[in-house]
Amino acid sequence: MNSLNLSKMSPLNDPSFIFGVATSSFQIEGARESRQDTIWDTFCATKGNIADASNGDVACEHVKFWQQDLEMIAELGVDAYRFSIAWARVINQDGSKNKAGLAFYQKLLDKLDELNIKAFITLYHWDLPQHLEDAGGWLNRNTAKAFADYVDIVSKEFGEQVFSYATLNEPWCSAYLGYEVGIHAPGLKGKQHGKQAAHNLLLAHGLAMQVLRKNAPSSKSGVVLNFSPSYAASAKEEDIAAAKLADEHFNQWYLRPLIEGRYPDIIKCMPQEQRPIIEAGDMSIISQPLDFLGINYYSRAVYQSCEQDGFKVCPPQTMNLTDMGWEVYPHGLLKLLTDLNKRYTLPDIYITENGAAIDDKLIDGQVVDIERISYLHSHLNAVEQAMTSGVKIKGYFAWSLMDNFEWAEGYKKRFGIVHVNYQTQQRTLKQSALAYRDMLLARNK
Ligand code: IFM
Repeated sequence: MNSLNLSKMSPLNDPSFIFGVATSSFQIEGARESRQDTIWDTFCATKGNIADASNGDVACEHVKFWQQDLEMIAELGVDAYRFSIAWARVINQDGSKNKAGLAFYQKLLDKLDELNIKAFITLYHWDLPQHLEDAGGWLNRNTAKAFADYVDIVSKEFGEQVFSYATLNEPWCSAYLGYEVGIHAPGLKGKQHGKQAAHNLLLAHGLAMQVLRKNAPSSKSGVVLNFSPSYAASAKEEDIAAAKLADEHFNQWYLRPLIEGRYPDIIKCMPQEQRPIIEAGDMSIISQPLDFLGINYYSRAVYQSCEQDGFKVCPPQTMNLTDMGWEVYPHGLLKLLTDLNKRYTLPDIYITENGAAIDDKLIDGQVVDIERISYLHSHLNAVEQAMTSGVKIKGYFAWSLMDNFEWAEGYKKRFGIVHVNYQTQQRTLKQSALAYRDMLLARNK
């Protein structure tokens, strides 16, 4: 497969449907010298944490090449660009504004306006300022308050020039990977941490929503969650129960409090030390009405029963894997969307991330990434089917605009539809970018 097509009748061809590309600050910006340290700088500095021993000091040098990057985005014909603001670039340690940092994002916003591209801003994509971590990070509820103060400054500064604000990106990753299993920054381990970090993140989201409503009432405000829909490894009752338990811990734990103001019932069976401390009023702060829910989807997870934790993840039983070792499973996206739509009263949905890491090769100026095109094609089909069955999906963002720092995997895993040569910073549109562009240019608009 080397092209992407939308049928004339497809709901994805509706002129109001938004297509975009996505990135995040730490993964692309570089220019470490002009911001404060973050937990990822510290994490990268410890040997063994990052597969290729790299860091985000230089990355894609987006702070230097932002203009050409935005022009490249415009060439793709997208409606929107999803990027994150680095908290550590816009706020100094004493809480005052970093004027140069704010000016950088202001230039981005102005250029996006000029190019007629909507700005989808993520306010927290994992790069917590290190000094806040030194005070306990997401295990300290004061971090939620500090986040709201930061959001107040940013949303007063940029206001409604921003089409959409997402408070958090993937709080499960911040809380579980960062504070419970320790494979992401800040690298803490312990079952007693994960749910507490998650609670403080959700609280930060709720407080920030209140600020956004005040400072940018007509921008769309919401949050982005990642989901790996849970499947049972067999039809055995215990495996079905294991998959359900994992789903409650990893998926519903984040969505239910946002929509219904309460955690899944499994909270009652958890050991006391693993439960979060919930203060009076927290759940109503967390469950502020959302304009949208961003959903990031890459793959499913298959579980079997296990004595120790009740569930354990099974390695994929297929050769159809991306370079991350993640199963290509588009049907999981359709099932996720239709299941969530049945279970909850959902706000508008954006697919805020979807894409594949492929072991791409740049040969004679070309990257022929047929597998990525096929991945995008099958997942766009799933989105289309979900819309046809009644899920209110308003947009889709390919992850990622360009190859970048893939966290604990460093620069070895390439998710971009644009290839980056990290020696020269040369960007090259892969076949997938050309296919995405051609699909977008052929729309009904
Ligand atoms: O690169 C990440 C991104 O930062 C968050 N969502 C998943 C992507 C791929 O792992």
